[in-house]
Amino acid sequence: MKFDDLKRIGKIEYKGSKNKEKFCFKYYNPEEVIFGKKMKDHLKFALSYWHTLVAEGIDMFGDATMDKSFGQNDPLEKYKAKAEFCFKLMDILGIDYYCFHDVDIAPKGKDLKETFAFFDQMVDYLASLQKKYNKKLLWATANNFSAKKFMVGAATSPNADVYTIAAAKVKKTIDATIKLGGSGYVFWGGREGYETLLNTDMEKELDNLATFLKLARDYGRENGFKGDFLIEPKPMEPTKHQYDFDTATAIGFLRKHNLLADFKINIEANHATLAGHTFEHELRTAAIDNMLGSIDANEGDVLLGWDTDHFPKDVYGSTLAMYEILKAGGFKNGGINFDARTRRASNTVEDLVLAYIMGMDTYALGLRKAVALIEDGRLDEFVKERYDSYNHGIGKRISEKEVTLEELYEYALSIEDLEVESGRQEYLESIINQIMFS
Ligand code: XLS
Ligand code: CA
Ligand code: CA
Repeated sequence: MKFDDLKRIGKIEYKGSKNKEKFCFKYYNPEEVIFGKKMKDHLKFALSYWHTLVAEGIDMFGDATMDKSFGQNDPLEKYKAKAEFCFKLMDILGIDYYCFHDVDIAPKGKDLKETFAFFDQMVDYLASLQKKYNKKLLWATANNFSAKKFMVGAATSPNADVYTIAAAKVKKTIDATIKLGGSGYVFWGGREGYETLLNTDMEKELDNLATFLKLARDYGRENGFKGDFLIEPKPMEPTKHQYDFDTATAIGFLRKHNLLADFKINIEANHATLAGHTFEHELRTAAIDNMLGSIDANEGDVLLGWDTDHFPKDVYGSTLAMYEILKAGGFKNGGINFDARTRRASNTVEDLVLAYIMGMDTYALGLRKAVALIEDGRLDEFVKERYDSYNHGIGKRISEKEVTLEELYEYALSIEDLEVESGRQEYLESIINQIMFS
């Protein structure tokens, strides 16, 4: 991949849904005001550093298909070239935010000290690029799952030395987040789980994990971090029993350990489906507890049961997701991170740009359709009426928590005619179709 390829493609503009050119947005018009805000402020798109600048198409059967050295051999120069490519790419796409893991942005040193020294240099470099291109950090995270030392966990490792290394990496990454003005700090527990109880003290691991999160929270707050700490749930992969299985599990854990005030959830579309939920279920679960922080937009393949991180193309999915997000009041510190990669055979700069265009258009169209659904009002109206029995009589007393079990007992005995209303699912689905295709 080459810098010049980006220059050749040039700035991606909005040209409307009738246009057939390759390199333009059909639905994403960043400055257009819709539902009270510019599209770019509703969507707050972010680029994922790891997929975009690091992953080279390696899979378990095959070698790299994408060259992301940008013509550099010296390790530090290579990472600087990645960073420049990153900002240039954000610039041509009009993406304002980016997200990274500590290991994505800087080369590995001979030991932790040297690794941190490289990291510091690259954080300064990113700070200068942020200024030059007027871009922001959405969130950062420490990769405490890839290295061999994390093979049985980081904050839940049975080995206390490993725990300290994980903590040191989190400290450095929080420092970087603060320095770069990031509005989020993510914990994805890549190895925080277990394979078999035969070798696992689950209670100890969960307790250590809570301590770890508290230490990070306290350190961040003491050092001026005002953004959200975020848990990113994911089930089953890579460990069989991931502790942050889904949104409800993560919220329950945060609640138990008194961490709700400082944490929110970063919900990844593909992780939701792996947990056996729809994306919108996860979004709603977070929203009702005021815990919806940010999202990772991607999708899996319906025929494959693992995390394939495809760029999102399913407009039904993005519409229902944006519907939940708008109804929850939109993003504050969060945004839409494309935790997505091009397929191994889509290995050119053009493919990368086209993938982001598709992803951004998918969410832009989803936003437009979600607004149309809200403005149409039939879904809201239906749900409101469906629960109307809680607005008066015994229902109102239940809602207002004024009843006793005995009172409900007496009331139940007095019921003569009982008619439960239809759920009308097919009718409601037809409304979605009508809005989608008009
Ligand atoms: C992996 C996760 C990961 C997090 C950040 O499945 O999605 O990429 O977003 O560590
Ligand atoms: Ca993922
Ligand atoms: Ca993710």
